[in-house]
Amino acid sequence: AKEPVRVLVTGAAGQIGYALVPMIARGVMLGPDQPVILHMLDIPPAAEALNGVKMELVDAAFPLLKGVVATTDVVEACTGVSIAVMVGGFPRKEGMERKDVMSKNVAIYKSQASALESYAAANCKVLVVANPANTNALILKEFAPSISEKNITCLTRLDHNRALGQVSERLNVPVSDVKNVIIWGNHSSTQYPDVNHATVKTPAGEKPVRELVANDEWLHGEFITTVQQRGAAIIKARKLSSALSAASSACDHIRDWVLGTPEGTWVSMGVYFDGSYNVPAGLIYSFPVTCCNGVWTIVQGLPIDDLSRKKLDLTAEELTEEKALAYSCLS
Ligand code: NAX
Repeated sequence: AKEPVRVLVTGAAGQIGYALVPMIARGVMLGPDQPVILHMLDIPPAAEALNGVKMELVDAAFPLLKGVVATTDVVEACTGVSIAVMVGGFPRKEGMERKDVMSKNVAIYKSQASALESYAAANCKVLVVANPANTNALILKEFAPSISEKNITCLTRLDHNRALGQVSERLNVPVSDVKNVIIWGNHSSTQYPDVNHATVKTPAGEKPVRELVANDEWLHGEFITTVQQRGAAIIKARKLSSALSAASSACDHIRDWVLGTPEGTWVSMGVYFDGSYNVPAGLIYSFPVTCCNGVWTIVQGLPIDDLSRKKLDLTAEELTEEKALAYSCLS
C-alpha cells in the first residue's frame, strides 16, 4: 500500500475549502489508490467552523483519508506537506482600495511562504488559488527561495475548463472531446482565452475548433468575454462565487501536474517562466503546459497571430503593474 501524502488546504473553512476537501479525501486529486492526510488551516475567527468541517470529514468515513489536522497554527499546518493548495486570503470588500487588499494578501503570502519553506516536505508542490492568484504566487515564490520556482504555480485551470465548457456547449459535443484551449496571462478579466489551437474529436479525426465553429465574430467576441466574466456571472446567479468548479479545477491542476497530462493534450497553469512567447520574465503567467513525472513544461512554438499578440501583451502589462503594486506594499 502507498504511504499517505500530506495535503495542505489553507482557507479550508471557506466555500472552496468545503467543496475541495471531500474531493481530495475521495481521491479526485491524487488518484483512487493514494491515501491522504489532510492539513486544514484557517484563521482564529473561523476555527469553530473549521472544526465542523473536520467533524464532517470524520463522519464521511472516507477510506483514503488517514488523518485530519485542523489548525490555526501555520507551522503545524505546513509541517510535512507535499502538496499545498493555498485558498485562504483576504477578499476585496466593497469600498476597499486595491492597494489595501493587496497589502493584506502580500502579508499573508509572505508569512505562509516562510512557513512552507521551513516546514513543508522537500519538493512540495504549491498551487495558489486565492486572488490575486498570480501575484500571491509570485510573493510566495519571492519569500520561499529554497522552494524550486518550478514548484510554485497558480490556478487558471478553472478558466481553462470554462473555455472547454463554452466550446462544448456551442458545438453540442461532449466536453471530453474538446482539448487544447489556452488561458494566457492573469487570472483576471484581462486573461486571454485562446482557441486557435484547440481541437474537437470527431468520427473523422481531430478537427480545429475554429473550423467547426466557423464564426469568428463569436470566437473573437462573446466566447472570450463569457470566459473572462464567468466568475461575475456565477456570483450574480448564486449570490456566492464559484466554489465547486474552482475546487474541481484545483484537483485537475494538481492531478495532471503529479500524474501527467495525456499524450497530445495540454492544460493551462500559471507558472514562473523564462520569457517564453516574448512575455517579460519575472511574472507568474498562465501558459499551455504539458506535465510528465511531476514536472511541467511550456508548450513551445505555437504560432501567435497579431490579435493574440496584443492580448498576450495586455495581460502581461496588467501583471507587471500588479507586481509593482505588490512590491510597493512590502516597503
Ligand atoms: P471564502 O471567503 O469562503 O474562504 C476563504 C477562507 O480563507 C475563509 O475561511 C478565511 O477565514 C480564510 N482565510 C483568510 N485569511 C487566511 C489566512 N491568512 N490563512 C488561512 N486562511 C485564511 O472564499 P472562497 O470562495 O473559498 O474563495 C477563496 C479564494 O479563492 C478567494 O481569494 C477567491 O477570490 C479565490 N478564487 C480563485 C479562483 C481561481 O480560479 N484562481 C476562482 C474561485 C475564487 O474566486
